[in-house]
Amino acid sequence: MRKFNPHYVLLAGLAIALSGLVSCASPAKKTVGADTAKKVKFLTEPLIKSIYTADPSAHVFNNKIYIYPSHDIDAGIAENDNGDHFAMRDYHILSIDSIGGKVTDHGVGLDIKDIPWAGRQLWAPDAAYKNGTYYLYFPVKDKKDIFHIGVATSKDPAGPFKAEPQPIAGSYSIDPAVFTDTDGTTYMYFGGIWGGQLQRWVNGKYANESKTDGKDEDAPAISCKVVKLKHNMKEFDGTVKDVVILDSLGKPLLTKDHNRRFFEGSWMHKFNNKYYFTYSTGDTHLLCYAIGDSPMGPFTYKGVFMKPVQGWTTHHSIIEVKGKWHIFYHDTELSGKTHLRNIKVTELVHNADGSIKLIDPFVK
Ligand code: FUB
Repeated sequence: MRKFNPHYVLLAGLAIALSGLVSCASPAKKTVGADTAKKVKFLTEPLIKSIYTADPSAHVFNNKIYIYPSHDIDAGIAENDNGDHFAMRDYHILSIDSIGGKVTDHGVGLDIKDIPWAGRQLWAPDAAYKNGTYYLYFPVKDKKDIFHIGVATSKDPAGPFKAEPQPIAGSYSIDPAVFTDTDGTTYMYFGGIWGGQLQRWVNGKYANESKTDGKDEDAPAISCKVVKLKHNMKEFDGTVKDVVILDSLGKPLLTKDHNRRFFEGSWMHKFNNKYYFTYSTGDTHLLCYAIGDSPMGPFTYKGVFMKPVQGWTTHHSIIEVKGKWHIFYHDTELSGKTHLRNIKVTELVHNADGSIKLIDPFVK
């Protein structure tokens, strides 16, 4: 993730200009944050307004929907290209009984001060359940300022969670998304380029950025990573593999393809026996999907399923609740500031041909 990009300014300007034009016909306008100072109408309301939240990973546990978001704070750190202003220090776990229901804030589920190896920046988490234990997966920079992924456990999905003393061996970068297939095998997808440091890792080793990938615009794009988890849910099982995304001709997406290539914020869901790998394109602010026949891929790029939200980052999760699919996502409706986000939810529709209906986060 990164703070500023001229592509976005253009895109956001266009989106807001369009929203402004269309909203002339709509009396239900709403003033948004100071960084836009324009009037647009959002598709949905923030789920919680008492704290800033982002990167919502939602799961149904015990017939309740639990949401594991980042907890955004204003730490007074100036914006920069490494994302230092995203200086989060704990997680609040939220739950709702049903979509549209009252949100319960269960308080702090994990604090950075209780993670022995952590340095700073507790970013987008995910959670999973196996054999009576809940697992919270979290990316945080270690004391050398390198992102790794840790795991914490609890007997209660609402926490509190207790962190393992070390990061997961072999883990790196950000944005863990954990998916358990119908055969019981669990996979972790992870990674994010730029501020997420994925470009600094070559063959599982950290290298100085000047010597690593991501600069040759004609080369295949850097891939998200996927690895199986052992039954103990605390260790990688086997080697970390690339999540390969191919175009309709079977060719890998290229670095220069900013509208389609993976950037960060991956998720996996299974629908009609197909595996849907979904992700953010980062600097072009799109949520895209690619479909495959195996959780390890390869996946074929299929398209955009959500247009840019207000705010630089776009991050989501997709779950089925009582036969209907929903996307949890965030924008910056409450603050108008990149690093102070708020989570939301709306329905996600699979069309009869398996494609996903395009979601516009603004009402025209
Ligand atoms: O919240 C910090 C970072 O912003 C996440 O890790 C990214 O996915 C982006 O949403």
